[in-house]
Amino acid sequence: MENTGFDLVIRNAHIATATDIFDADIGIRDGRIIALAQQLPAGKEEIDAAGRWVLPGGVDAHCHLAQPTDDGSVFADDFFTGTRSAACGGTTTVMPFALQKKGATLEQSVANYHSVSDGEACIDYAFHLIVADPTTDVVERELPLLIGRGYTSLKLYMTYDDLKLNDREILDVLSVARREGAMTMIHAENTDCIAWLTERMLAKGLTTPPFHGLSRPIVVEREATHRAISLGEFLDTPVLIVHVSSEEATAQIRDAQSRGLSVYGETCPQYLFLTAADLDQPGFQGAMCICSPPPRDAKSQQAIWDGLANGTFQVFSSDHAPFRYDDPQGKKIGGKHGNFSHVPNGIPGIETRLALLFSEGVMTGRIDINKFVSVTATEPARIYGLSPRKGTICIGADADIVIWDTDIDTTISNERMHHNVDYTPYEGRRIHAWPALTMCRGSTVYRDGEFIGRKGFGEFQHCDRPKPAKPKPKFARPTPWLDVL
Ligand code: DUC
Ligand code: ZN
Ligand code: ZN
Repeated sequence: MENTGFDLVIRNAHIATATDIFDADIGIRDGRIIALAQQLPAGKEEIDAAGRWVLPGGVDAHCHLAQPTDDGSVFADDFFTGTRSAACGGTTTVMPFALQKKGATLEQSVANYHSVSDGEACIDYAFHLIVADPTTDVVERELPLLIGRGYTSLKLYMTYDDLKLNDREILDVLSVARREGAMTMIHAENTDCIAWLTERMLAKGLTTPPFHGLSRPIVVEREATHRAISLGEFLDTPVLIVHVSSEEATAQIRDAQSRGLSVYGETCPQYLFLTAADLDQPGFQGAMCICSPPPRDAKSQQAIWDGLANGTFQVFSSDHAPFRYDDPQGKKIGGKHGNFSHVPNGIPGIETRLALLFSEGVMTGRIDINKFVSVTATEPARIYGLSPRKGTICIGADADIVIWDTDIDTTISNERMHHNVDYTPYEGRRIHAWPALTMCRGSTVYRDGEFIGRKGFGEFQHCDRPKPAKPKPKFARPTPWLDVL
């Protein structure tokens, strides 16, 4: 018999989307929102959300799970533990990276990534591509093919020896992204400056974790951000600068946006809540906060808050890159307190991303609730071609919903995390908000401190091409050289 009526009604929801705030009951059937109204008829199940914010489930558009490496390190979270942790923090869709190793094909890399994620995820997931070896075949055949199959975003690196592309290679990829309507994410740091400085530091015996930060100063990020934007401008195609850490890189993005360019920005919790001082801890413990770009200073933190509030950043992701601390396959690679250049880069944060921003952003008044929803769910879903299925509460969308408890006073502790990492960089930080319930496609996966989801519930999501950007404003400079190509 046909399923009419509601499988579930969430009653008395105080809902925020990226643009609105309203009160309604939410009627759900077959995993989708099919009604938003006051006093809906009874559902087979009911949840009362009275007095609570009810928001779209988070879309974490930048995280690393089960990613292959070359240096003997191992990412601590696979698709099961990583998505379990995400769900417990209020995220219902993750977008990790299918990484192409040099010499491999993109298709093989994507197939391998499906084989490690099939049947493992507890929430929904989509892939970005990492293009590390843009051969003619990759650029001319594989990329268009994969973009057409629903892998519509790609990440390019300007640093890391095994991943980096030079400017000409970046142009090769950007020109395909332009033609095919894909979104290009860029890791912007000047690789030669980093290598030059690192060599000199190590020669002087400056090897401890704080020197990781010193080896990647702001100018290195600012220059590469400017160059990445310029390459996108040169080819008149969108670029999204990921994990922005500094005032100077933020200013580059804002300037480009004010010139009418399709330039997007992403930032992450580590640039709001950590500083260079966190790398300077007793013994080797600073390695727990080694990530790239590195955390900066209070002035940069303020600039990142400002960039979230004023719209420079559209995306707030975790960049969850989990390595265990006390582990020869983690931060103590090879069982040693190695020099900073050998410490695997990245920190865990897939579970704490939303609570930190809610607590320190919304509850302090630095950003409003609509901005919170926008940067944590709606805009990442839109920019990467998952909307309106993901990232918002509207009729027809997947019932990816979080009911928030904003009446708590507690501290973050690794004991309560559901990742497979032996630390959180935010240990002891006070927070006042945490999800009470996370629901993915109408199924409750987390409730009151407990994971109640299921391995294999998560479904792979094909992405549409990002929605056409706004028409180029009249004041933007023309690009006549493109007409002759
Ligand atoms: N930097 C990256 O570019 N990726 C993963 C983690 C990190 O610190
Ligand atoms: Zn990166
Ligand atoms: Zn990353």
